[in-house]
Amino acid sequence: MPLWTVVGQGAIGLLATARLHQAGYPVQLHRRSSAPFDFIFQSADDAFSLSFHTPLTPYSFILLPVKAYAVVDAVQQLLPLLAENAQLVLSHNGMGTIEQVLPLLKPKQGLWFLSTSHGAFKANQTTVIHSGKGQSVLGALNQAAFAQQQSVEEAMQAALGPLVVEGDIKPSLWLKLAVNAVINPLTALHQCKNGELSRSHYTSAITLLIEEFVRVANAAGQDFSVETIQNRVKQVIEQTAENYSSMQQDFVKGRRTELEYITGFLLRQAEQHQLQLPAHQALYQLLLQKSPR
Ligand code: KPL
Repeated sequence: MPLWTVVGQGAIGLLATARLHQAGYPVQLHRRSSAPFDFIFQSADDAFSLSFHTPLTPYSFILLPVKAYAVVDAVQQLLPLLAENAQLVLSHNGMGTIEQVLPLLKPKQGLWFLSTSHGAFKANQTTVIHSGKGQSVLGALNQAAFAQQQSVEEAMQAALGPLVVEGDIKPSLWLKLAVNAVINPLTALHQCKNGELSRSHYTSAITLLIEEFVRVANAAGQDFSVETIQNRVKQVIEQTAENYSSMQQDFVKGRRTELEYITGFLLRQAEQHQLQLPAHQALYQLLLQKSPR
């Protein structure tokens, strides 16, 4: 089994690391600090601890589950450490990084995107809890990815499966974008759990956001109906009713949010297609004004 390198120490990255280890993969962590790092993994049916030291280079198989705004910097730092035919898997909320990363890679370096609904959180700096079993969608983004297709798919199945492999991952990314562009900014602004959004008080705001989303998605070549998006948003609100969205949590803790890669991405797409999105624009402005940065 090939050696995988997971970048960062976020909850999803540590979840994937623990599950790769459980499946028998050699796995190491790339962190900013070179100090040894131990963490404890807990799930409904398992608990164990793992220790990490200085990672071995060059890296051939890399999972990069870092926030959208940190992706390009992280890739730039990794470039000198990557094997000539390295395979890099991005995983985050929002859109807009793929176009930034593709031109940075060498011809034989493969790029992938994995979108996951697994839930994990860090109870403290060194304990990660697998809080909700989800699933993932994986897609290759360039020709070089196909050279190592089987290895990447098998490992991602172990790390964050059950896995669906899509020939074109863009529709899945747009669908996830719809969910994030409605739930995340509203819950951040109103400081509420996802489930609060099912109250009738939010119905007209959500409908407007969805109608605007569908207009821009259609203009960008994504064939969604208002009904499809409405059903999906409703389903996620119900399934994650007790959760605070990632943007709500970032916002309340004064951390940078993924707004620029969720609502910001949508607004930039709208501009390209000469569309106005007043409801998204208003949410964006309100959150920018209230954001720490
Ligand atoms: O992806 C999410 C997030 O919080 O970022 C959702 C699906 C909204 C779940 O909370």
